[in-house]
Amino acid sequence: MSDSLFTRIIRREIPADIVYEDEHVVGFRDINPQAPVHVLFVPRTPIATLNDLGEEHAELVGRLVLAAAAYARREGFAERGYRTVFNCNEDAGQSVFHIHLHLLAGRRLGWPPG
Ligand code: DGP
Repeated sequence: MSDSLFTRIIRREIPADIVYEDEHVVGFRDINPQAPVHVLFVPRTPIATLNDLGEEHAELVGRLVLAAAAYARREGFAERGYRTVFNCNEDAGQSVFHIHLHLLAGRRLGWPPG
């Protein structure tokens, strides 16, 4: 299978505004932001959808959430608040099949989401 778009971003083959990196996770700004802050947190290991997760990925998924929370603290909006979202497959509108945690912040976010 060919490399996912996000794998190519992680490898710097496609430009992106990378704002967070650790051993397991890379965060970069969404190309089509839905809020003043919209960052995607992506595991370096490509996994297509949440349906492909196994027990062996439990720590990795936790690392995505920890990375988003660390970024929110670092950027100073953790107390004000933010939203994290994983979209899975068609009904949720998933368009890139390499799991990613959306972090949205910087405005009041409506609920329920559309
Ligand atoms: P999802 O719908 O959950 O699969 O979200 C995929 C997101 O990826 C979507 O909000 C737009 C973003 N995206 C798509 N292509 C690119 C790209 O080439 N660069 C960046 N930075 N973001 C992208």
